[in-house]
Amino acid sequence: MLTGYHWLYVAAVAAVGLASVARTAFYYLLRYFTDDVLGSGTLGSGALGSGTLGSGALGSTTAVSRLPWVALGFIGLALFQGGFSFFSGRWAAETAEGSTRRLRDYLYDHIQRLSFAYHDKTPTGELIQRATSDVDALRRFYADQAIGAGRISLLFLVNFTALLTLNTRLALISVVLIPFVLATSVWFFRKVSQLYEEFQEQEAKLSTTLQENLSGIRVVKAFARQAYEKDKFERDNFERYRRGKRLLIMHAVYWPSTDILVFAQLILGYFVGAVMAINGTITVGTFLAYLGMVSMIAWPLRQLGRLIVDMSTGIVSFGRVVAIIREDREPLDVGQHQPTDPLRGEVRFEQVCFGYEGEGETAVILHDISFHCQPGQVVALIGSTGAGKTSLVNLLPRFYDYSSGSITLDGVELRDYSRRYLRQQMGIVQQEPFLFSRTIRDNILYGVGRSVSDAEVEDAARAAAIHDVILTFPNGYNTLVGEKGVTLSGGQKQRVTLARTLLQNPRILILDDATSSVDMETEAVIREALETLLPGRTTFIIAHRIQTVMAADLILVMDKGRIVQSGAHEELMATQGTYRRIFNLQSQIEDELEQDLARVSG
Ligand code: DCP
Ligand code: MG
Repeated sequence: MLTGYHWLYVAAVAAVGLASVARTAFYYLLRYFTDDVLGSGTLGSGALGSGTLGSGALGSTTAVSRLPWVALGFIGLALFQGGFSFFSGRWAAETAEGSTRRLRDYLYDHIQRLSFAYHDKTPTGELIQRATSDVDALRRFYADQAIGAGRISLLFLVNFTALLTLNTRLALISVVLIPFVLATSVWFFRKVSQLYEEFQEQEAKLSTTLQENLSGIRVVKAFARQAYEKDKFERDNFERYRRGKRLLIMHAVYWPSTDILVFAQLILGYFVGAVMAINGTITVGTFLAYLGMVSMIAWPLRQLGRLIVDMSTGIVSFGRVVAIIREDREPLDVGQHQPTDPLRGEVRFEQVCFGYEGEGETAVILHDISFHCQPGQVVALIGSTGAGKTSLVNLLPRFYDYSSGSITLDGVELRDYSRRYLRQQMGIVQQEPFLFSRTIRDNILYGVGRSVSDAEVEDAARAAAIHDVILTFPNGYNTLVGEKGVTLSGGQKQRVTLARTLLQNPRILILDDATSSVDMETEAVIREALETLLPGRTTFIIAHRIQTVMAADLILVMDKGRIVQSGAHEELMATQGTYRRIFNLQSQIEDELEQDLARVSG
């Protein structure tokens, strides 16, 4: 994860190390100042009492002349320490910001390359949570916690070594309780990891609820379910509060429990040190230096414990991010067959079975689908909702892979083509139109990789019977769609997505209920335009209106995942069956409508 930032990070740790060396040297200088400068001067015995003081051999004049040097030494060390602390902080921040920026980019790219099946089963809120809050926890980990832990460990090592050279016995006494501090920290680390993981899970659930409620706000309002949704949100939110509180309490308990240990340790050290100084085993300068250094060991250790506990958040978040990264991407470019000629568009299904992967066993959605269509033919699919029409056409661009049977395109098994190739060759108008919050022109241009003239964009829009509508908008093709611009009607949206797909000029065109929200008159206009566009390309049309499918070369009537009837309109009308029933029903309804209209206007 730190690739490219390794050395900067090492530099940050090294700088922090140098800063802590300077800090320790400060206490050495203090000892020198007390014992060799102060101790030798006239101040000596009077000001600082008895003991080993005043035993220096040097005269007062030399002592005074050394003062500026000592002062310079203190200033120098302070600058040194400050400078390296600054660089260490800066480099650590750069590493943390830089590497998490890259992680975010990578994660976004990765998420959009995961399979349809993965996105079917993963709530959007969960992904948003992991790509934002968890990545941010990782950033803190690198910026503060990891560098802090490095700094503290170094401080400890440097100071402990310095202490050892000062006085071995004293050094050992000042760390006897440290293992207990560490053990407590590790225990808390485990606890906090677990609590934090539960907290993040709940927070992800909350984002999912929020995200879903906002996307479904119209449904909520239409069903007047605000109170229900509010309760649901409050329940989730309360659970988050409960888990957050438990986490904070854990932190709160941690501080005093380690504080007691650290205080006991300090007092023990001070006490032994004082006794030794009084007995004359060590000098007062040594004792003063010791006081400084021992606090440089004890307080950082307390911090270290805290950092270890905080690191649990980074580590848990790391796991949550890695779980996404581990998911296999949908291989876009894998496929042995590299077609050189343009695609003709002959499609053959043979006993194709398919089911969506879910928890446990997969239910079969498509049973034994077999049909054949020549290049350039129009295949229409009609049937009740949930019959599997969308599932069937989604197999063609390999959004999902069939489990058995065979689908061939121009005589080559579909699995042998790369997904990228198939998706470039096929244009699909999805059942649920989706437009980005960009201009209408950008939306129509979305699928084409080449540069396109305005005339082409307008032609596509005309074919989708949306050109005239766009011109009525204040900024025409440059009108923004969505939140900050015009809100399009369902049928207008469908027609813009249709224009988008037509502009792509695909060899195989798939229209999944592409005109369901369009009135009959407009649909007739689109049908006419399509007729001039369709020749030469194989087209799959899913529709509920008989008029839309009547002209197709092959009509597949589907029910419960099976093809129950197939053939051209005349053939199907000649046999007793579902198709004729649907036809009669629809004509009857239309006749009644017309009569009603005639009665009203007459
Ligand atoms: N299904 C599923 N997982 C998905 C999509 C669909 O389990 N990701 C199920 C729901 C249906 C069945 O598959 O029971 C067939 O769904 P289709 O979307 O293929 O159905 P249609 O397109 O025929 O229905 P409609 O006319 O309503 O669009
Ligand atoms: Mg469908």
